[in-house]
Amino acid sequence: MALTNLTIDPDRLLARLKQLGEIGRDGEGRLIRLAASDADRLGRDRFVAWAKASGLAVKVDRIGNIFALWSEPENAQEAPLMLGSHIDTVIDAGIYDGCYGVLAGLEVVATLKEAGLTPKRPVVVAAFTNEEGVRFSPDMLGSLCFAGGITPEEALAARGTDGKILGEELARIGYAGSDEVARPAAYIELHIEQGPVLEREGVAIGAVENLQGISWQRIILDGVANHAGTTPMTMRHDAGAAAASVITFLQARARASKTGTVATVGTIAFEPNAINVIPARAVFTVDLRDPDEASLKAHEKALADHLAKLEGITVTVERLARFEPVVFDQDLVAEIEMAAKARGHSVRRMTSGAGHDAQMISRITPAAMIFVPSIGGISHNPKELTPDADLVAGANVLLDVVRTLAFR
Ligand code: HGY
Ligand code: MN
Ligand code: MN
Ligand code: MN
Repeated sequence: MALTNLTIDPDRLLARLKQLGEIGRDGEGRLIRLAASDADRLGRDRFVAWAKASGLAVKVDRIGNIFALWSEPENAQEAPLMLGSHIDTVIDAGIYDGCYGVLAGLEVVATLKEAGLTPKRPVVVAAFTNEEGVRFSPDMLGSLCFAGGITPEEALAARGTDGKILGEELARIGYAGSDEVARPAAYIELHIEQGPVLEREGVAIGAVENLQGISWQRIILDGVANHAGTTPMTMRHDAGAAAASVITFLQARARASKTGTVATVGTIAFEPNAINVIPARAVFTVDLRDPDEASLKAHEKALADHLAKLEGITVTVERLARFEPVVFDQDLVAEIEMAAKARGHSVRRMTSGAGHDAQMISRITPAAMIFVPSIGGISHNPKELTPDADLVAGANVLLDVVRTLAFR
């Protein structure tokens, strides 16, 4: 086989994406594979089966991170090249977020093995635990732990939104491992953009050079329940109205931002949650992101100041996650650009709005990401979609970058 025009097997990759995308659907057909859930176990088992079918050694570490390893006697002592992403999902998810990077990584390794090539270093495909952070905080927990940003003990003690403990859940689903995987020589993550830029500009490949900072907080506002009909407006301690003022405040600040700040209150609950009772309590989460660390800090301080001014309301703030902006390895970004151009694809450098495992792994080794377009910029939504041709193009660019980094 002429190795210059080696390409992945598009049918196998696309079929696997669809197959994995059917694992974990609830009674309403929504895709939900929250970290360490039964659905997650089924997805993990499927990934492990495909990895083993390609003759890869499968390792699981203490946090349930799965590593599908291609290692040969002549290269085993070298630091591996790591590909990967995650296969846990949000609630009512699309089928590409995370899964595309993991399955394309597996596809690249299978293609290279089937071509009879032997890399100068091991190649490992990772599926990190709890990237989405919907059930357990912080998000990117598995890759954060692998990168040494949190101890295994702290990570395993994480309590889910359902009160369950991550360590116990991983043991329950059979993914509480003990394997260790060497620090990679480099990390490349292929991912859908989950935003509108590539599609809007008609560009096929994104060479991601940086990733914005993320601040997650849970805020609990305590007021006083009272009668909705008899309590004068001047005598209320309305936790619901206070929460609404926070949401409006954050929206105004983010919309006025010069650095591209985004602010989201994605979850909110009132207690006692009755139509004619002034809310005694409001519990909600704040997701603040900004490519500029000083700006992100300023927004966090402004939020704290706003909370401090809420009269007659008791404020409790829980820190759920805090990650600084990350700049990826410029040499790897250049490799991605060259590989895209060599295949005749349009390519542009860009920032990632979403958090990714690469943000964590870049703490311990040079890392970079490859994006492909998301139709309508939609993600974290069952309408998430990327044209098959773009999915295949991204996987072939990943194949070429792997050949450059891991082969003579
Ligand atoms: O929220 C994020 O950006 C990531 O998908 N957990
Ligand atoms: Mn993702
Ligand atoms: Mn996601
Ligand atoms: Mn993500």
